[in-house]
Amino acid sequence: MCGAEEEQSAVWRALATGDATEERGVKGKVSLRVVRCAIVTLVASVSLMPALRAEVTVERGSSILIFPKVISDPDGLLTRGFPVETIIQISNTSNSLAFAHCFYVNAAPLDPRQPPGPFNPPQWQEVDFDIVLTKQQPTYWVVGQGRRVDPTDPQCSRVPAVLNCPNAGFDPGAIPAVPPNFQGQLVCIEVDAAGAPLNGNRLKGEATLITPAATTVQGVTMRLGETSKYNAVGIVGLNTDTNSNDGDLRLCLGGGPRPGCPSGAEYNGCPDAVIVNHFAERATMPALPPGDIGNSRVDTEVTLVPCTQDFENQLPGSVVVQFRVTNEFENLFSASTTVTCWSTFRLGDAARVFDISFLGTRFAQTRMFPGGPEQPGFVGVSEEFYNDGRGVLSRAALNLHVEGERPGGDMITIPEVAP
Ligand SMILES: [Ca+2]
Ligand SMILES: [Ca+2]
Repeated sequence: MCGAEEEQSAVWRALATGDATEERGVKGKVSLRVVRCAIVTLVASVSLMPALRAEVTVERGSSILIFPKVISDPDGLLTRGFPVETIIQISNTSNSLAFAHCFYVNAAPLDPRQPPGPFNPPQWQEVDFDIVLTKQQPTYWVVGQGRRVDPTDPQCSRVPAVLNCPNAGFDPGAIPAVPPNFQGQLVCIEVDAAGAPLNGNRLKGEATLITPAATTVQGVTMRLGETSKYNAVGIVGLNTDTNSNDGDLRLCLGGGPRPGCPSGAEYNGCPDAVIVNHFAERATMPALPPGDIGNSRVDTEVTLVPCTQDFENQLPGSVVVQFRVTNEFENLFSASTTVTCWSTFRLGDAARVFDISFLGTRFAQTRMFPGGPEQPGFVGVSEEFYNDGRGVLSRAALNLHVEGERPGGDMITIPEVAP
């Protein structure tokens, strides 16, 4: 580990050192089950359609947080050879206690060493846990390590200098470590002290994807500590003052009254269109020394999760994602792909239209929307990978733009909390 890298990754080391590895298999109120996301066929009655409300947010306190892209893969099996770890941050933005029930869903294939396929399907294994945050409390954990309740962790201080103090402060609760070679999503739902869903809009979150070890694959190097960061997608609970939430296990996102949602929406709906501004696949980076531009390359990876999810029952489902791509000359291209429960893909792998030879311009905008009104909405995040033409790869995550609201609404179904 050379000096410069050491300095660059000081934060990472502070998080990664200590007793962290012992936290695998942490004990706590953690349950495990296999889950599949569900599509609930929604019959939208036009006459009952409510006025359009606000959209999902990445900057306001919310009652549901979705972290679409969470990866803990020390071997790089799922990430083209480059190891990745994720740090989750969640804050209570209010002046009162906040509780949340969180779900990891592991979308890694059964055998992460083999490519996914019909004989190596995703695991869809779900792990849930609870967190408690005091007023205005931020917290964090490293996904591959989890976090245990340990008040004896060293406290941070300037004098004497104790700068390596992971997990200091109020622990939010016992957080399980994900298994190695994990990829998938994290969903945190605000609840009351008894575990019933609540529209408190107290939570915000961020995820940081970080490279835990310098790695070179086929002459391309990603440096230690290379990071990208995005904000969790927040779904705002409606009518916090009167609490429109009936507190049952079905969370109604947008839409009108329907089976399971007798009073209609309890939360904002998911967007009608998700918009990503991106480089064409295999496009070069313009802001480089002229000699490097020709060898540079940008790839865009998009991660999507359907808004309708069933953590209780096991109903397989998927959404057809339609792409409408506009290049710099406003030429229109279209394509589609299918997202089952959770999907991450390079644009160039999803459809050939994203290639620069098709688009003809360096930049493009893609609008993504569900294939039909009966299909669930979805949210996501994108990540750009820049090869600087000298063999150094870097990454940057981007929150996606959203537009409109799904008329039929979505539903998240959570399991009953064990007493
Ligand atoms: Ca602690
Ligand atoms: Ca409900």
